[in-house]
Amino acid sequence: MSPRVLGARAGDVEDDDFDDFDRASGYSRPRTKTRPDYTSAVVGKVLGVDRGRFAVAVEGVTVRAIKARALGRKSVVVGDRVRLMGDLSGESDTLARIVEVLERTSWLCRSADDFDPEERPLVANADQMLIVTAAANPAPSLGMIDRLVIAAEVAGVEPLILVTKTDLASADDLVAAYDTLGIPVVTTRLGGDLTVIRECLRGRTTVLVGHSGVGKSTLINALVPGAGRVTGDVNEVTGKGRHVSSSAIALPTDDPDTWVSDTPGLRSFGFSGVAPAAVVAAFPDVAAIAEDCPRGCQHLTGTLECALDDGRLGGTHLASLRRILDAIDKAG
Ligand SMILES: Nc1nc2c(ncn2[C@@H]2O[C@H](COP(=O)(O)OP(=O)(O)OP(=O)(O)O)[C@@H](O)[C@H]2O)c(=O)[nH]1
Ligand SMILES: [Mg+2]
Ligand SMILES: [Zn+2]
Repeated sequence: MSPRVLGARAGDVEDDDFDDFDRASGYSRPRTKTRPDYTSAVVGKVLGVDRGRFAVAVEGVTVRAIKARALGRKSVVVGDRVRLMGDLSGESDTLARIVEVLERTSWLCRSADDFDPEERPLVANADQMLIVTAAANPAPSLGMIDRLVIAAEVAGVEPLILVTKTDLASADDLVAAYDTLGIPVVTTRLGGDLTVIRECLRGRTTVLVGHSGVGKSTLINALVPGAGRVTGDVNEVTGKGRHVSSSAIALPTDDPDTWVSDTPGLRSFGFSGVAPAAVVAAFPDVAAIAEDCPRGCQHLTGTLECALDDGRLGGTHLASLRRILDAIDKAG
């Protein structure tokens, strides 16, 4: 509910609400239960967030904005469609206000670990998750890939795996492993042809996620001329990325229906409140096998007659899924 002056006419709400925003604390005005009419406010898309300031694309202009106090603790994240009021010129030193977050078509979030109930949002309204992993440097992690596939299932976003750095090592094993699970895989190499990946992204809103150093920003720079994302090498001693990108950003492409978002490298991807059924459902071929499980099977290690143990699922993958299933069982 938003603050409003008693007796104000509907048309007064905008200015009144603006005055109220920066008012020193300790002064509160009477409120009515009437919801302010924001339908006239302009809709934009959140491109980035930096210390409470949002960059919002509104009709081709990038506007700086802050959250209206009326939004309270409601989060505003990259990809959100929001209603804006105030100065929409986009000129420097101007600030608009985000007065409403429109309903999200998807919501991708993680927690630090499976025991942490705090949601850490990544992006809103993506319809595809590009799970980026390197063939080598850093070495691929099946556990992370599997967790991201599951997160995509939970968020209602389609997963697509991208193996980068195929100039350094073969991606054949990874491609084969996920192909048999029904998850599509594409590959890239430094300076390689991007036709296939462009096709996969066309007309969609895609979020790139993965460990640090796998080449998310490098790919964004290749796909979006002028994106200017900073990239960094992989530490030779630890074999890990340097966490170069520090916040998520949504970027338009030359096609108005195609958007890509770069995100900071993930250290971990925790689940909070994810059910075993979602873990299995995320992989079409695993879901098919699990149909032969006893009713109510939780697919945990040592479960009698769990069909995941009948040999159809490769050992490496079974081990990875079991680690996740056992972990969420312990956390839940
Ligand atoms: N050999 C090779 N190197 C690549 C490839 N793609 C990216 N790199 C290099 O990998 C390093 C890390 O790339 P980034 O794009 O910064 O990785 P990132 O995923 O954005 O990392 P964070 O922002 O830290 O999450 C850079 O030195 C890139 O030049 C590739 O296909 N082959
Ligand atoms: Mg990056
Ligand atoms: Zn089972």
